[in-house]
Amino acid sequence: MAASMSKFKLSCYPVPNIVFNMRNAAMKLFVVTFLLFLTSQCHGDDGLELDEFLKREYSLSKPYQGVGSFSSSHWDLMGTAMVTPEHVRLTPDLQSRVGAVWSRIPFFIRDWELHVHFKIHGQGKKNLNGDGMALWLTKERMQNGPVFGNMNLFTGLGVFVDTYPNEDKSHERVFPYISVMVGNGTLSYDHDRDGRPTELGGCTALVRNVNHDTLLLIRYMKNRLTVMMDVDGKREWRECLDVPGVHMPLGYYFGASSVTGDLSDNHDVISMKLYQLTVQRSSQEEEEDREEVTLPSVDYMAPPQVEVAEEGMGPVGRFFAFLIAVMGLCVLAVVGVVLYGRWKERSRKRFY
Ligand SMILES: [Ca+2]
Repeated sequence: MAASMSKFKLSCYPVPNIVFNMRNAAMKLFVVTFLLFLTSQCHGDDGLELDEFLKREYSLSKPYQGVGSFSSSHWDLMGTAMVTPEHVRLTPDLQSRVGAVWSRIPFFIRDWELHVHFKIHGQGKKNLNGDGMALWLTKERMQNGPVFGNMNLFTGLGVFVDTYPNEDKSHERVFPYISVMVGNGTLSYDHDRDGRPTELGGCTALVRNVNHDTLLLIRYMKNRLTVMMDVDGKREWRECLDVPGVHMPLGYYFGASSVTGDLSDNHDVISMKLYQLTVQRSSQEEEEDREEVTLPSVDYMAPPQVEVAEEGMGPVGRFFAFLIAVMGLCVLAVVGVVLYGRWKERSRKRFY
């Protein structure tokens, strides 16, 4: 158990599984309380009390019992994906393979953290390997398509570990590169541009052909999406992306997919562990959260001209203001003319 003093708040390794396997409830409570006390330094500085609990029905871990079978598993396999004692291999290091693993159970937890232990490795030299893998929380599941083996125009969250620079031949961006996208069913992932037009952000993550463990953390808490990585072999989370104002509906599915083309790699998922986060909310936050989200969205991705139009006066507003001013002047002119006429008449009467 690492009460690891990572420099990022809220970042610790979870309570180990063995604690959850304890028979004695009082003992379990004591150990969990003690561990939470230890880890409180990692997530205490914003005043939130954070509990972490592994949800087995949304987690994928050794020995992958029943994964892909019809009867006992919570997970489906697709394409070339296969289970070995060590990992779920999405694709082997061979050309033109597509594989995926998808949760069968719709996901209804509001605040959560997904820890993904994965391994990407192969014979190809740097940048002669591909294409990478993706992690999903989407409305759709078990689809085939061009986005790391999954469908385009997806609805939900996609986190991509892109190992091949399609656009970037000038090395402006160092690959492998993690990028994140929230799709609403109409946004298209541009594969030729490595998803740049729709990405929320990302970072370089040198995850390929390394000897140590490589892990990703995706956290969704109070509508804030955070992606961290532990890829340097230091057992420490480093921040990759942190975006507030992300709205995700409930009832979606977790998945992982991968694709190879002319270039290839082994893309292995070792584990996906889902932790429910217990977060305190103010009554105002509760109120805001009660509004049902039907489509994924991100606040700051709204077109900026809409915000300007709401705050100031848009072109239509300016036109109406001008019209009203002109009409006002006309009225004043008419009143002026009438008054002048009367005054003239009165002065004429005085003379006669
Ligand atoms: Ca790419």
